[in-house]
Amino acid sequence: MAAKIPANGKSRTPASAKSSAENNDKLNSLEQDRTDGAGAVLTTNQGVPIADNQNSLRAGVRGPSLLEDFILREKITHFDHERIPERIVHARGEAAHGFFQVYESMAKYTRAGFLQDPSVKTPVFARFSTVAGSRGSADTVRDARGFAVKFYTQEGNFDLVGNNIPVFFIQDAMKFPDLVHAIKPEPNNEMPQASSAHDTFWDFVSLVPETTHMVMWVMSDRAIPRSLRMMEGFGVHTFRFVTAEGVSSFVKFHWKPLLGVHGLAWDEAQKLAGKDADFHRRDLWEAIEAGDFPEWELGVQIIPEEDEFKFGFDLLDPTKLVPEELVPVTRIGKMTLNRNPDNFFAEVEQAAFHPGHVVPGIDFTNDPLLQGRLFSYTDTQLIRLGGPNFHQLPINRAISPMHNNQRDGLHQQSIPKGRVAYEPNSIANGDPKEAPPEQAGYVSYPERVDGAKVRVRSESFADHFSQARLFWLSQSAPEQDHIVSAYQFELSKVEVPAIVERMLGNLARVDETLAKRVADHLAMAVPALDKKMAAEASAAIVPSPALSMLNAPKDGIKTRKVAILAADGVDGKAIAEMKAALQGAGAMAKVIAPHMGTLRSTSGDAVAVDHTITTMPSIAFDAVFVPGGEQSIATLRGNGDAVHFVLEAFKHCKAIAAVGEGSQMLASVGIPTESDPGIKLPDGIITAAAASNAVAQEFIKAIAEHRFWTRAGKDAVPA
Ligand code: HDE
Repeated sequence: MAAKIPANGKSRTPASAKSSAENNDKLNSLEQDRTDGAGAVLTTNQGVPIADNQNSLRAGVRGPSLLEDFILREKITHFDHERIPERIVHARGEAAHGFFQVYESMAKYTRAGFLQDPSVKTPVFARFSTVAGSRGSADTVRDARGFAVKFYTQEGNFDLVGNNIPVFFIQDAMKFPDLVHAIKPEPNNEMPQASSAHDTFWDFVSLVPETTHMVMWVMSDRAIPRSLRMMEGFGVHTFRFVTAEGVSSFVKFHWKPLLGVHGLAWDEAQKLAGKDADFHRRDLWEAIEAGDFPEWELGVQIIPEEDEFKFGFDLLDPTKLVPEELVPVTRIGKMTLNRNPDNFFAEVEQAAFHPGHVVPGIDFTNDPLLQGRLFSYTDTQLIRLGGPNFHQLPINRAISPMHNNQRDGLHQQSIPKGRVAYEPNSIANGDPKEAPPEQAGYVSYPERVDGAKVRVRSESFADHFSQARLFWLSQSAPEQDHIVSAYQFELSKVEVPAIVERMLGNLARVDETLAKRVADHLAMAVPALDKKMAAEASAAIVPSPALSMLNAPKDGIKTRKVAILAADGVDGKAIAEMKAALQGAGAMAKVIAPHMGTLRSTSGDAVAVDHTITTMPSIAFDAVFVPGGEQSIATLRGNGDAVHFVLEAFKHCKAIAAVGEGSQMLASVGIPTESDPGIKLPDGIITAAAASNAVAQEFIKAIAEHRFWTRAGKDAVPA
């Protein structure tokens, strides 16, 4: 490529010199596509005003409709073509706009413009998704979550298309269609929807042991997040950073949520899938509408080129992670999501992410899964978005100038001027010209590549069990319990015994205890391992505390939802005080009652009701407060939905506080309270004779803990 200075003498200003205001202006230039019909007249697509949008044109009042009714024909035709193919994977998703700011220049590691100047706000669009389900499937199913971020930088779009799990099922793109066919609903009857608990998935993974590590993550609470705002994200593959001087290092990307990392209870996740299939979508939308903008810090693990072979695994193997204890995660910037889309289809559905959208300073490695992805994402958009011009859709457009000699194709939106659509040319002064590297032209890292053309898997990818073992042994006891229950649940649904047996064999290679616990539940035996395998499966490991969700910070209750369970005759003062304390700590408190409208309080004041007990079950909340008031508690004790509300919150290990007669509500459903002599209250249960600031503070502390997974008596409560 010849490096040329543009004849017109203009050079591109380095991104670091651009102000965030300018970035925002560029983004605003995309806003011209946002339209609404405020104050407008209804027209056809040709701009013809429509006089009657109620009736089709017909021959006689009761006669047949006429073919010449261009208004009806246009309307119906457009409607008939409203649907486009949903994404083959990650079909169910939601997204938001926001911005990213780097904390300090990363010039030492990368020339990427958006990672240089802390004053520059780079616009982003982040989409979260489940993997297996269709577009209309439920949010809270057990699945990995996609975590895709499009950075609209001054040097073009950079897409970080990751997941909330740091490793992937398979090592080579060649196996991706097989994996997806196995996890999707079975082809004969299209069941089950959005679930891995069926024969074909377990058949495949039991036969492909490299899946063992990721499957274990999917069986953990990571796969049933409490909120999209409370999950980590990972780039998964090893990428490269490259400096302006051409020096490269390996990099692993992480997203760290500032609200902590939390999961649901499995029973809760299943019920939410029915009672609020949009649970995660709603949660993200409402938080942003309320001004509680979710934030993640971008973390990087940087590995110098010369350390490539220093680990006991291959950095190119996407089934392996680099433990944070070996290479710390440095937090280099922050993403804030602060604006919901205006139109789901135009923005979320038409967003086209691609791991191959990189900017100068970021490059690929030879990870064979990443290499396959580099082909797949453009290819899929060609069918999904109907042609090669999907980059012109407003949501996909770069904010940096875009000029080249690509022309025509379906849905061309621009009108390129002039005679020239080739390069080199003399007629148009040689424009548009190549940008030499010093003007941020993209130069691939000149990695040396040398080898025979072969279809083989590198020996360095051969170990499939030790990191699964690392993950398992780094979990706390309740997290291990949840993993065991998930395997028990899923494998109980598998009908072919040989598949389960094979799976137990794979689990035994991770850890005998794990395999035995799962096997006992299934009334099966753990297959015997040979000596070498048995030795590997009992090898000592150094745990990685960062892999346990329970070790993530639990330092606040911002944006948590607390239900205040009440009926007529409630202690209004207790509600007001608790509400103030919770809201002061950043939580949301909602009064839930048997009916809408207002409640009469003991003091005679009216208490506004936010939701009824039947429309907002306890699974929609993080914690429950039961205030006193004799009449209120008498009503609630006689109301099966209210009783279920409290019991369910207890079963799901949530913080529950009750004051005054509220304690009787707990006592009547068998939950020990402060009035039971000599009994230790279960973890996360707070009861007191009267409301006080001390009780509120204790409750806030308990909510911050998220869940009390080891709570005594939880399993005795019916689901
Ligand atoms: Fe994807 N993946 N993927 N994937 N993926 C798609 O692209 C594919 C993989 C991920 O919000 C598709 O536009 C192949 C790993 C996310 O729009 C498709 C392979 C990771 C999203 C595709 C992988 C991901 C997708 C479907 C193996 C985590 C949603 C629609 C070689 C690092 C992006 C589309 C969004 C979407 C192919 C593996 C994450 C078909 C071939 C590993 C978050 O192109």
